[in-house]
Amino acid sequence: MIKETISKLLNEQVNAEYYSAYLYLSMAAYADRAGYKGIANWLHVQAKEEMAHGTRIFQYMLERGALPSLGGIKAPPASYSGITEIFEKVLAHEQGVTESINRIATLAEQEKDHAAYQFISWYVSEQVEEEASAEELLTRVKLIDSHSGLLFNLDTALASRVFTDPFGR
Ligand code: OFO
Repeated sequence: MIKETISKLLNEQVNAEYYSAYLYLSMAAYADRAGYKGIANWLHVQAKEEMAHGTRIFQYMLERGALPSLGGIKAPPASYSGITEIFEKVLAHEQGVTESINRIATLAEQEKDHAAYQFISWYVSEQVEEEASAEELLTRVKLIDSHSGLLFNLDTALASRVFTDPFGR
């Protein structure tokens, strides 16, 4: 049985991961309507990954005898000022997620819950990748800002991203 304190943070993280999916879907809608189908595709894949992240934590809670409770998911922004703002927000969001994952890792360590610590370690590494790819895309988008031809090239490149379940299910 997992401690209540850890279970509470895991539960909040399920909500945060599903919110991430909502956020990326709202961004995908914006990118799609703005004509950037490739960027929309990248964001759709990102949203699917977030659902997988949330669901894995949900399952883990059940495996450890905790009862996940699903609260409301807040609405993401409905519109954006452009592609640059989208990737700025992706990066800022992922930095916030890293903080919440780190809080869980710290607590699991303090509580000497080795299993929870090992479980959340996957997410700690995942956040390094999440921040790195958001940072890279933001840098590229800023570099090519206003050169719509180059943005089109990036859009084409991001169209090829496909979803693969990070947990191999
Ligand atoms: Fe779940 O990694 Fe992004 O938020």
